[in-house]
Amino acid sequence: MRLANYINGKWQENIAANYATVVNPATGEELSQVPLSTEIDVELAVKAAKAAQKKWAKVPAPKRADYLYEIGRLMKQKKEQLAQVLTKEMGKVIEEARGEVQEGIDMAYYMAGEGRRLFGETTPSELADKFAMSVRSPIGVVGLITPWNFPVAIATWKSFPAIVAGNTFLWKPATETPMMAYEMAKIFDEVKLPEGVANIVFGSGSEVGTAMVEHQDISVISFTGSTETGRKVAEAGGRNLKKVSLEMGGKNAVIVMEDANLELAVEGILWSAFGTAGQRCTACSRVIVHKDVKEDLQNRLLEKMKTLTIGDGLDESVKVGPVINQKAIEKIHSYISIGQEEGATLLVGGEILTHAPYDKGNYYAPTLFTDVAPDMRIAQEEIFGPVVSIIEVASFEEAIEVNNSVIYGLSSSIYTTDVNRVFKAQRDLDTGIVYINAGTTGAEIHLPFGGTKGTGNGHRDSGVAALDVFTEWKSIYVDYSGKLQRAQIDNEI
Ligand code: UN1
Repeated sequence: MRLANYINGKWQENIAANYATVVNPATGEELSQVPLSTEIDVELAVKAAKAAQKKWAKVPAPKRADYLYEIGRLMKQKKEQLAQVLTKEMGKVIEEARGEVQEGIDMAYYMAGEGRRLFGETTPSELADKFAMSVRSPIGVVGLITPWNFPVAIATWKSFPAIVAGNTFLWKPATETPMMAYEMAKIFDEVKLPEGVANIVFGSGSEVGTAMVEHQDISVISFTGSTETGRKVAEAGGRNLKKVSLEMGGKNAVIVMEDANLELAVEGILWSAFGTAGQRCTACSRVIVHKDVKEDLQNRLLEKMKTLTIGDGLDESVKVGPVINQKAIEKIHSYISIGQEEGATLLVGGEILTHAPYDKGNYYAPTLFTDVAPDMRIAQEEIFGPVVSIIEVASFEEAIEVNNSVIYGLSSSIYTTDVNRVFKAQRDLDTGIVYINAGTTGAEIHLPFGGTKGTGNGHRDSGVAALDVFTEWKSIYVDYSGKLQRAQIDNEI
């Protein structure tokens, strides 16, 4: 199947007629051909988005929201089919794929609700007979750049608030996972979203992404991906005076204190570390454990890891699917020797699975390192695979310090039964998301999603906070005194 760009409500072949092959990471099977578009395709899409935007902004927000209700309804109707496509192109296990589609459905309904809120503020004026208010206004054409690990959910976190706020968008999905975007385009088409509101251009970051961040008619770039690329986006965005919202890496930890319920902690660690084969930016890749329970926790983890069945995510009994491609395999594997050279002990895993039935896909064995020091590279750098480092600490204070010692700040978690520690931890863990007695993954769509430090640049996806990215405040003063009133001058008491 050959995918086409979706521009101005029509399917359009990319001008250069250039394509790459999309492959199922579980089987190596060729799935589709993704367009490798160029600047010219971006130009066409931005033109369409710009032409549509003024009209779209005038559609009352509750009516814009009606399209989102319809989109949510269709996504729900097609949930199983979408989940199958998602597992095939991305590799995550089918149960998680269903969960991701559900995240998109939830976002549709949640943002549709915003159509009847989009709250502004009224404020007293300092002058008599004068009315002051501020309203959220649309920004214009927005650019969305999304990653392969959550090809549908993250796109909905960005596109749905953009739509309800009255913007039009150009979305560049990851070239590894274009089929979910194609499915979403079909849904946009089916609900008859007005032409030019939603535009999708497939292609590489260096071609399409660069053309987007450099384009003068795109006012906002919302990006999720690697820190390396995010930095480039921020630089170009800064030069072009765009609002740039970045959501990048993580090096998330689960802290396990000596008073924790260990059984619960083990379940939380397994789910957040090896779910999605560790390819979530929220994935747990460090376990910071109190020395009194280290042995016990380690043994329980090793025991439970034996139950992790690895394979094609379409098989309902599989718990860990493949990783996205060979490049990812190589990166993950390179950290094994890095860890060993630094003096960490490899407890289990550390191997690329090449024997049947794994020989056709990209499979990596769930891996556990112990005796890891907080400053080792395996404890500092994002590996983005099923690799966990166990770090021993002697106190609660040390655990917090180690958690905060990385450049990233997305998600953190602590298992403890001490209520004082719970409240101290939620205050002192320096990440954008904190879990108490739960793993590091599983953020819900109606709360802000994002991180501090090297994870982001102060913006948030999802939740009502997403509206801050896709709207601008407009302050409106209505003077009904019928005379000249001068602020700051005529307001003395
Ligand atoms: C991501 O990994 O980029 O909180 C997003 C979670 C999911 C989203 C992860 N709801 O794990």
